[in-house]
Amino acid sequence: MTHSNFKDFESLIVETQDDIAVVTLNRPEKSNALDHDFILQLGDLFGEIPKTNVKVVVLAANGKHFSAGLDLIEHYKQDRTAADFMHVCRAWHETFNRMEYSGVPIIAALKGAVVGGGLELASATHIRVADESTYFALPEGQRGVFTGGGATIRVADLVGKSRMIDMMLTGRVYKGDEAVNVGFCQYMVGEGESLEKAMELAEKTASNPELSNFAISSAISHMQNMPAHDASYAESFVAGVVNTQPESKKRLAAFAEKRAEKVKPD
Ligand code: 1HE
Repeated sequence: MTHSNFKDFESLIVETQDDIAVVTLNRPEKSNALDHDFILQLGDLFGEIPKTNVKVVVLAANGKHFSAGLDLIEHYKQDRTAADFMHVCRAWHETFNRMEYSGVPIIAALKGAVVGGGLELASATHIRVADESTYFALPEGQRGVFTGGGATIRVADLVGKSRMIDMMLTGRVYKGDEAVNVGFCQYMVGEGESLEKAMELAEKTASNPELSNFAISSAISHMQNMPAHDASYAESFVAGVVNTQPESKKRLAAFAEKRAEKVKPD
């Protein structure tokens, strides 16, 4: 791996390998708890990435845990007003919206705790790979707080509002196959193997045309926010542009001439 030209971030390591960027959360001594500055750094980085030639991002973490969520110590010490915390939440939303909607696919390599705001961060990525050490929780009720980084939208979307309410009220934790089955993650691998699997998926994703990846990783999210009638209208525009791009024509010619790989069941 070679270091890229991205500026230095205190809590993030950014490395590039061809057109894949590996972004590593790097506050392991605090279980990658997200203080305000950490969120701003993520926001800066994900504002820059779409302007570069990075085609896919893998979001990984140093230490035992992907992320322990909101930095509770900072929040406690700062003794914020309601208005202060509303602005904190707006920064989280801005950062996570950049991630979900920028059109660059992000694949999360999860491990250990993916809790509270850490789950909000993971749910702003497009593919989540968990390993056997990974667990998902929303301990907000227990801590006397409420989600503020988009969980009411994204976590409810992944697993449904009833599960989310149960998790927040009772502290229920999901892991293993159950976590895959209810929708927290799309892949489950052996302990310590999530980064390797995420890289494998990133390489496959990077071999798609950029415009296709842009549409897949942003248009579906946008269309989910629209009434169905308008979403189908928008879908026809996106398909009009994507399905007639030169790269699509090349790939369709390869299929017509029996040079293209077939879809295989395994
Ligand atoms: C932290 C945080 C944190 C760990 N803020 N410092 N999130 C939570 O309620 C999760 C709170 N954390 C925990 O339950 C546990 O720390 C973990 C299960 C994540 C990890 O346990 P463990 O035994 O592996 O590590 P540890 O010894 O508890 O933590 C290592 C250090 O990280 C320790 O610091 P130290 O200086 O004492 O060594 C911990 O204090 C620190 N640490 N988690 C600050 N969250 C936009 S609203 C979002 C709302 C939420 O996210 S609510 C959920 C918050």
